[in-house]
Parts: sequence; structure tokens; C-alpha cells
Amino acid sequence: VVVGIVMWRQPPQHQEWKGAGTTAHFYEIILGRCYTYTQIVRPELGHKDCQKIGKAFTNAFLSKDPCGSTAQDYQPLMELTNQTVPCDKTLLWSKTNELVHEYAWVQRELFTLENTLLGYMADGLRWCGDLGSSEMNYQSCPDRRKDCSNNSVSVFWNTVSKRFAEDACGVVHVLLNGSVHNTFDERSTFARVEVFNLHPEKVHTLQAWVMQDIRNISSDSCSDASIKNLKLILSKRNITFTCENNYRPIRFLQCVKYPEHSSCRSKI
Ligand code: N1C
Repeated sequence: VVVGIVMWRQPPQHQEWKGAGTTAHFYEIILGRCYTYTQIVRPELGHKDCQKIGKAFTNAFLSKDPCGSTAQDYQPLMELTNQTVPCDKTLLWSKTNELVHEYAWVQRELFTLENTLLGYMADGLRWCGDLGSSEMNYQSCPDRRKDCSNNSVSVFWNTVSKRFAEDACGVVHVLLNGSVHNTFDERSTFARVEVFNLHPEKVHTLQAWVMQDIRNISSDSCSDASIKNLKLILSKRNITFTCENNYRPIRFLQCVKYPEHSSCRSKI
């Protein structure tokens, strides 16, 4: 009689955090997105080495404390993914995630960060590693508020958003949400990172499009106090600010979703 001794291998023990863990199949997703972007979306970037880019991405956070992430961790990844956005074609946003990407989908020449290689790869994903393991933590990752602000995902967006703003030139556009309490929210990436990293020597104007929810259109959002604050910050930085309420081309996109709404019913 052979008596087998079964030894159960324990799954790796990671630290427990308050946020959701790494997106399942993270590595395969970023690699696939890298190939889709460089081969199909922008074939002019077909020379980029997606294997190298994928490794640089995971090397930025594996075997590291996910609450001690730094811009330097992402530097090798940043160097492999540099990309030029034409002047006048940078489109920033805050609290308009869905609408801005609908607009960029139609206005193909405009670039949001998610229309560049690195933003395209990372959009909607979560990831973190662990100091005591070389694997990704699929169980939990630090929550920005409940655990730490310098977590691997937040530091990534801060780092890539900074470069995106630094690289911009000409007129920069921003799509803001006129139906939230703070249209220009000082805690947002747009306010904390992007506004302060636009180079006044290259960027002469920031043009804001402030869109309101079509179901409750209120008064002029451009005269909102938070927008006045944005205008002030930009004037100190020598960047001209212009603001337009309910920009018509984007209103038409909102009307696609609510065609029967009164503000959509007039003949064009
Ligand atoms: O904090 P926000 O918006 O003002 O950030 C948006 C701003 C854009 O102009 C982008 O260039 O900053 C850049 N950016 C992203 O592109 C991005 N994609 C996904 C910043 N954050 C991004 N994310 C995730 O959404 C990220 O996890 C971050 O915390 C949110 C930002 O949402 P927000 O407050 O609506």
C-alpha cells in the first residue's frame, strides 16, 4: 500500500489592501493592447518593441512596495513609449471620461492621453506588486484614499499625465463637466498635474469646453467660481484662457444618446 502525502502549496501571501487587485491577465492585456496600438491604430509606431515595453511596465512595480511607487520606477517605460502629438491636437479632460473619448473617437486627429500608446495600454486597468514577492497581487491593491496616494496606479497616471502636458504645444483643449460641484477640481489630475506642466513658451491658449448633462442644463458654467480659479491660475502662468459652454459638436454627441430631449429636437 502506497501512502501518499499530499502537500498543499499555499498561494503566495501578499499584503492585504483595501482596493481591488491587479486586473486578471494584466500582462497579456497590456501586451495585446501594445500590439493593437502599434500595428493597427498607429502603424507609424510599428517599430516599437512591445515585448520590451511590456517588461518595462511590469518591472516598474513588481517586487516593490506598492505604496512607495515613484516616477523613477516608470522612467524606463516612459523612454520606450515616447510619441509626438501634433500641436493644437492635445485634448485634456476632467470628470468627462466617457464623453471625451466619444468625441476623440469621432475627431480622429485629437489626442487624449488614452489615444497615445501608454494611455491606451493602461486605460481601465489596475495593477500592483508586493515587496515580498515577484508576482502581481491579484487579491488586492492599495486604495488611493484608504491606503496610500503614492500607489503604483496613481503614480503612473501622475507621471504620464505630466509628460503629456509637458509635450503639448499650440492651443490645448480641455473638456470639463459643468454638472458636477467642482467643474475645475483642485484635487484632479488635470488641476494638480496638467495645468502646472503646460509650457507657456509652447502653449499659448487653453480652451475649455464645459459640457452640462443634457438632462439638467443650468446656467452659464464658464462663470462658475472654480472656472474663475482656473482662469486666474493660467493668467499667472501667462497662458490665455478661453471658455465655451455646451460646445455644439459635443452637444450633438450627447443628443445621440438622448435624441428626444428638448434641446436636441430643433432642426439643425
Ligand atoms: O483626475 P482627472 O479626471 O482630472 O484626470 C484626467 C486628466 C486627463 O486630462 C488625462 O490626460 O488626467 C489624465 N488622466 C488620464 O488620462 C486617465 N485615464 C484614466 C488621468 N487619470 C486617468 N485615468 C484614471 O481616471 C485614473 O485612475 C484617475 O485617478 C482617474 C481620473 O479621473 P478624473 O477625476 O475624472
